[in-house]
Amino acid sequence: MNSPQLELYTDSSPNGFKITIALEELGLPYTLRHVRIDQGEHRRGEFLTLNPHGRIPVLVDAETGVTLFESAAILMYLAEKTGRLLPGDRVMRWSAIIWLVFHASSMAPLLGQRVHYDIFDPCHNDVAERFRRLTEEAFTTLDNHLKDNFWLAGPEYSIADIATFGWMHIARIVDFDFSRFSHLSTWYERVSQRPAVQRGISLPHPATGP
Ligand SMILES: N[C@@H](CCC(=O)N[C@@H](CS)C(=O)NCC(=O)O)C(=O)O
Repeated sequence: MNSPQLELYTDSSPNGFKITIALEELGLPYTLRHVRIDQGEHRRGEFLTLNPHGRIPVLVDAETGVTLFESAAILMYLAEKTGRLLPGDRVMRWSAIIWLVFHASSMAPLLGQRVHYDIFDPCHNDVAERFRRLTEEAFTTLDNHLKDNFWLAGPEYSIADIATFGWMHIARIVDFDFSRFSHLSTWYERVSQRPAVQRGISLPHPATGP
C-alpha cells in the first residue's frame, strides 16, 4: 500500500489539535510525526528546514509539493484542497474567515500568555490580570456571536470552529472557568462531542489533558 501523501509534524498542544481534528474530520490519510517539544525537537536543524520559526504544526503535502506552517494557513489549505470545512456561500465563507483570523490574532496569542502567567509563571499579578481581562473580552465577543449562531460561520461547521476549539480545549484542560459564557460553553460541548474532535485531541498519544 502507498504511504499517505500528507505528513503532519505535531505535538499534543492547542495548535497541533486543530490540524489533527481537521484531518480526522476530512478523513484524509496522513502520517503523524510526533515532534517532542519537551525534548526540544522543534528547535533542531531538520525541523527548522520545515518551519524556520521552530513551532508545530507543520504539514507537508507530497502530492503538491507544498509545505506549510501556521495552523490557520494549514486549515485554509486543507479546506481549499478538499472543498470542505469552508462554506461555499460567500457571506458564510467570509464569516468563517473572520472568526479564523479573530482566533489567530485576537484570541490564541492572548490565551497563550494567560496560560503562561496563570499556570507556569504565576508571580506577575499585573501582567496576569491584563491577559485575564483580554481573554475574557475575547470570550465575551465569542459568546455574543454564538448566541445567534449555531457554529461560528452560522449554520455550517467550519475551520473557524476547529481553530477556536483548539484553544478553548486548552482553557478547559487548565481549568479556566468559562461557564458563565453560556453560549460559548454550549458551543464547546457541541464541538467536543464530534467523533473526529475526540480522535483529534487524543493525538499524538499520549495527549495532553483528561
Ligand atoms: N501561530 C502559530 C503558533 C504555533 C505554536 O506556538 N506552536 C506551539 C505549540 S502549540 C509550539 O510549537 N511551541 C514551541 C515553542 O514555543 O518553543 C500557529 O498557529 O501555528
